[in-house]
Amino acid sequence: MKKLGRFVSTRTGFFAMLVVLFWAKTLLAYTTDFNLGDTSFIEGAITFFNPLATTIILLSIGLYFKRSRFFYPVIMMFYVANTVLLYLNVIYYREFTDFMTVATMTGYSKVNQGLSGSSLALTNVHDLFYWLDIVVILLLMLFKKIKFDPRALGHRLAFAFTSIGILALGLNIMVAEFSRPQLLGRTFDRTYIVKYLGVDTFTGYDLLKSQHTYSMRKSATKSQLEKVKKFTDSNYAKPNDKLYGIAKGRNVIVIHLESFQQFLIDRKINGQEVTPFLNSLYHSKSTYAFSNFFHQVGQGKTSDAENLLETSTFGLSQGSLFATLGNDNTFEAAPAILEQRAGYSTAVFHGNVASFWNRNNVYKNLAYQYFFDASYYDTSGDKSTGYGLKDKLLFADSVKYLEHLQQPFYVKYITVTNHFPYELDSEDKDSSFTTTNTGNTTVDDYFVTAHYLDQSIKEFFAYLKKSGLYKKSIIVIYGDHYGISNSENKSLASVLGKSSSSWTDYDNAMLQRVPLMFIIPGTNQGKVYSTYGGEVDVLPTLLHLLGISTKRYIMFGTDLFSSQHKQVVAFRSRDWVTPKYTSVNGTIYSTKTGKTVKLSKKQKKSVEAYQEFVNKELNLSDSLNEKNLLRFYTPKGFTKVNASDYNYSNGLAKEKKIEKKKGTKSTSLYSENGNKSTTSLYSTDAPEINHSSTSSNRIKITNPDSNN
Ligand code: GP9
Ligand code: MN
Repeated sequence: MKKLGRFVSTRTGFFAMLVVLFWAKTLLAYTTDFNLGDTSFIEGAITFFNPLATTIILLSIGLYFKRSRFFYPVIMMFYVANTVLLYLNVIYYREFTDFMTVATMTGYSKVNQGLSGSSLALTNVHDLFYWLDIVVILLLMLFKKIKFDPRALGHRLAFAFTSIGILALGLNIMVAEFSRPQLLGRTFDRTYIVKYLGVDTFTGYDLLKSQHTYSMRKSATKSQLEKVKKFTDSNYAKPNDKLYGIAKGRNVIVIHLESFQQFLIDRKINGQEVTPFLNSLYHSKSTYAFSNFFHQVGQGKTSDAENLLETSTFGLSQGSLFATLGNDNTFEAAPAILEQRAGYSTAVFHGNVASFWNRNNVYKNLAYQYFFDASYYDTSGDKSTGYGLKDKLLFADSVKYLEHLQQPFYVKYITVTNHFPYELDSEDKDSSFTTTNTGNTTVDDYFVTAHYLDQSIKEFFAYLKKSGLYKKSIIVIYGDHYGISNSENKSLASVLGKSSSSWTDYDNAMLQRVPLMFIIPGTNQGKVYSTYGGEVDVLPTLLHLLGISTKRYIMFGTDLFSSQHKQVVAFRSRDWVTPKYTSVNGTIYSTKTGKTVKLSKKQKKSVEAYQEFVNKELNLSDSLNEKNLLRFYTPKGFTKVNASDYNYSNGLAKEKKIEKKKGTKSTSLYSENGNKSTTSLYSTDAPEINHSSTSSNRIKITNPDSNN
């Protein structure tokens, strides 16, 4: 004890003590207050050590001060400031299940106004431990149990400590990036950044990013907006008279098929269809399907797809728009338009944690009224895989929320089971389906989870029919992006009846096709359209089917059914596809044959014009989003979305309250059904449904490695 007392009475000892104490406090927060998800051994080790680096760096600044009347106050100031940051995050996390961004702290964020008066109610008994050490240290200093050490360390030694900290930070980032590629580049979830790099590094990184965003936005002007508007106006495609309004007033049910590519449609393996139900939909007379529809996502993958579909603008060239700009951007998105123009209620059903892709914040700016995330479902034990609740359970367990929504509604189901690494418990596997034997487990397993997804859609459709929702709805089904990455396409070649030896970039580009189907029960003009289009085109197409004009909005896509639709599909990489030519990395292929083409002078001109169009489209979309230009534009009749109007807790209670208030005027399925639930109409063969949950009802995030 004495020895220890003597040690902490030296400057190095005092410094070491503070480092260890702060480390312990951070671990306290990690284990009791934050939910960083399940961890593998490696992840656990990274999390355990990650508070050290930044703590050493910060506190070592004190070591540069020679006089003890500066050394002690400075080092304590950093210590207290870091504790404040940690503690604010603890409190904030209790309220929002998220970490504080710089924008939130400075009050710049529109989504979360930061901590409110009620935050005090969020304190806990064990919070004492975040502060107790400071009081004890000060007292020990006061009573000379810790003595001031007059001997300064010397700049060399101080610098050595700082260097150790910086080295440790570098190592931390390296190991983190290795275990979680593109952790910082994609920033898909703040929780992951804290889990791997700690609160300080997260805050520092966020500060850099917000500075960048801030400077981009500051210089923005209205005339830049006008430039964008001029471009989108000049591309506007007028609706197709035959189809305009054919789904007017109907519920809209959007089903996001995770990682689902077009080649799965009508695909047979060992004589068996992989997705028999989706195939039957694809060929149905009430389905308006597309065979040359491409995804257009970048690094933001699912979130980019969501943005493309619901705002008709592109994601960013780097990172995810949802994650980087979603907290503050002005959106004029599908939920807001439908609510304001046609009185729709709006909801998302998704079995992953709300913070993933920053959805908990972005959805408020999109004007989603309800977000039923993992916390609304029992995701325990075998009920979920890497990215959350299994699809069959998502559809089944959402009925209790869906039936209380006022109609018409616009709802989105984001599935997850068909996600890399395509894992499925054996009890969920259909024993009568045998998959490929390519030797590439990703490819082989992909067909198994796609088959499972097909079955879950089939069960959901059976419920829609039984409950009567089917006839009153338009169902939009789309694949968000590739599931098999380019590096694995060669293993896929034989399954597609091609040879891996002659595989080209063109083949990779063609595989970026994903399904798009509009199912409008009761109509019979449906067919498979061969029009070329991309995800950015969905919103104007859908709005026109609902009889809602789009001319007033800034949208980069155009109605796929319109005769004026330009069939130029821009990829985020600036490659592109038209019915005639495909451009990949500057090489031009014939879209029909896949052969490279020698261009005549005239052809060269038209190819250059396509490239110019694609560049312009992407540049203007980026400028719109990066500079937040929509804040300068309010379309006719549009009320700006106020994120603080939205809150996603107690969703069901809110639905019921509205039902009660509307009384006999309530249009929810539940009310229409004589105030009886329709959950009993749902039948699923999901084996998990009868298991009682044993472990805690927390989402199991088991190292869901990204596959790009
Ligand atoms: C996570 C899910 C997957 O919630 O949407 O996102 P992805 O990895 O496909 O972008
Ligand atoms: Mn996805």
